[in-house]
Order: sequence, then C-alpha cells, then structure tokens
Amino acid sequence: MTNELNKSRLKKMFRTMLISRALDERVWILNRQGKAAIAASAQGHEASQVACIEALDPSLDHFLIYYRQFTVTLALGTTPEEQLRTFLAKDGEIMSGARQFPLHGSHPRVDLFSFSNVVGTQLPQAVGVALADKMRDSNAVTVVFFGDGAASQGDCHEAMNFASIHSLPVIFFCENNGYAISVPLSKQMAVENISSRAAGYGMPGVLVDGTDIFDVFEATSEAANRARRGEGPTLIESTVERLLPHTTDDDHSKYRRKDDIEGLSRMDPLPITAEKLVSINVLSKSDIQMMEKEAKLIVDDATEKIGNEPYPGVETMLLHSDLEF
Ligand SMILES: Cc1ncc(C[n+]2csc(CCOP(=O)(O)OP(=O)(O)O)c2C)c(N)n1
Repeated sequence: MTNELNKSRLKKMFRTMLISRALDERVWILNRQGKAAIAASAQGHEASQVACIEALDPSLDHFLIYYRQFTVTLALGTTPEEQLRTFLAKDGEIMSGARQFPLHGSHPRVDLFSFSNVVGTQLPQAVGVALADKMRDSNAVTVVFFGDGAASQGDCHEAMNFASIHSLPVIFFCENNGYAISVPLSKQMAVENISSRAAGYGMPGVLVDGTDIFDVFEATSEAANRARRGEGPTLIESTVERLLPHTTDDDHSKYRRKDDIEGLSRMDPLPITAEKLVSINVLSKSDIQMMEKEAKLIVDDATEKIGNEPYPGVETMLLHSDLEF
C-alpha cells in the first residue's frame, strides 16, 4: 500500500467520518427515545480515528479498541446496520449476541476482539499480539487505542515498558480528549503531554492534532514504518475534544465550564476537514452537501430496517451460561 493520500482515499475517509457522525447522532436520539440503552460517542474523534486506520493495512495489521472507537469500527468495514443492531440489542447482533454494552465483545469478520469497558486492559493484550507477530516473523503492526484516563492505569506502564524492551511492533495511539468521565487531565497527571512519557520507556513520543487527518496519517505511517523495520513501538498522542458528555448517561455541564462547552465546536473535526478538502480542491461545497445527504439516507435506511427487527428470543436468555431455566 502506498502512503500517498490521493483524492479517492481522502474522499473515502471523509465519507466514513460523515457516516460515523450521522450514525452517532442517530444513536443518541434512539437513546432519548428509550430504544438504545447507552452509547459512548466518537463525536470529535472522527478525524483522528479514520486517519490512523488509513495509515495501516487492515488485511495485515491488528487493532485493539475500546468503547469510543465508533469511527474505527466503520473504517475497518463494519456496516451501519451492524452498528445499529448492536446499539439496539437486536437478534443476530454480532459482537456479543446482544448481551453487552454496545461496542463490546468481538467482531471476527474485521478481526476485532476482546473490546470491553475495563479501562486499559487492551494495552497489555496488544503487546501480547505484537509479541506473537514478532515470534512468527510477521510484518504486522498492532495498534492499540486508549484514552488519557487509561494512561493512568498500571496496565499502560507495563505494556509500554515491555513493548519497548522487546522492540515490539506496536503503536500506542492515545486519543487525549482531556477527560476521563468527569476527571480532567490536570487531575490525572502532572505533565502536560502524555507523549512526553515515551522518553521514560525509550521510545519516540509524538504529539499530533487529532482534528487534522494529514497530521495523524503522517505520524501513524511513520510509526508503522518504524515498527515494520523492527525498531519497536511509538507512542502517539492525538489531541481531540470529546464534543458530547462521556456517555448518554452523563451530563458534562456538571463539571465543564459553560464557555468551555460553548467553544467545543471549534474543535469539531468535520467542518475542519471539510474546509481543508475544499481548499485543496478534493471536494467542492456541493460535493460535501451531497455526501452529508447520502450519509443521512444510509442511516435512515439502516434505522428503519434494524428498528423493525426482533430482539433475541427469551428462550436464548441463558445460552452459553451454566444456569438452567
Ligand atoms: C479498570 C476500570 N476503572 C474504571 C472504570 C470506569 N470508567 C469507565 S470509562 C472511564 C474513563 C476512561 O477515560 P479515558 O481513558 O480518558 O477514555 P474516554 O472515555 O475519555 O475516551 C472510567 C474511569 C472502568 N470501566 N474500568
């Protein structure tokens, strides 16, 4: 795969961002209608996630995610219908059989596994995957996504330390949105940037603007090349804003200042990316309007279809458990 971002790749990335946003907005509406139990939004993280995936090779590389990787899962090839089936817990839901928090479980078709709510567990798991790849002489890179809050877990330290000692092909991709639920970054760490911690493990630490697809793409490509050359892990800190509260159950007006919340839209990656793509003649304003319409139509169709599907039958309630009816 070439590492050039040509027009068609840029269009595809922006389309994924638009579908992610339309679907994410729809899920919040479905939550307020009492149809979707809970959702953690990726709004604000779309550019960061889509550009990171674009720099890698999904047919070879491994991705360990957590609950906020809505755009990642779409970029890796899950469909809007699958996503809605997950959020609405409908029969045939692929990740956990409609038994879990959305975006939890496994998605074998796109090689995603073991994603959960237990903050930080994906970090040592990713290092294990990378160790297996190194032992098999595979050229694969493992990318692990985590938040600023997860960076405070012991798991994070152990994973980075081990990966660096053994020069494992890992990209530690921290999406720093400044909050772990209601806890701001300043109460998580006494340093300004998570990326500066990389020096303590003997690996490069790179700070990128997570609203800039070009910046994220370049940093991730460089980290992947480094990993494939056998030079070990890289820590990338991608700064983003969490545009919405932690989940649909949260109210960030209780812990964020009013002017802070009002200023969030300045860090919205959708208009930022749209403006960039127009300025370099990849898209026109009318292309963007058409693409926005298309994304809404895709989401409308999926909502209509999945909304009418049945829930799992009550007779399946105790499947895979030791309990009996
Ligand atoms: C081990 C563990 N501790 C605490 C929690 C409760 N919890 C759920 S999400 C979360 C915040 C995580 O924040 P961050 O890693 O910054 O990711 P973000 O949600 O901001 O994307 C916490 C503390 C948990 N699920 N697991």
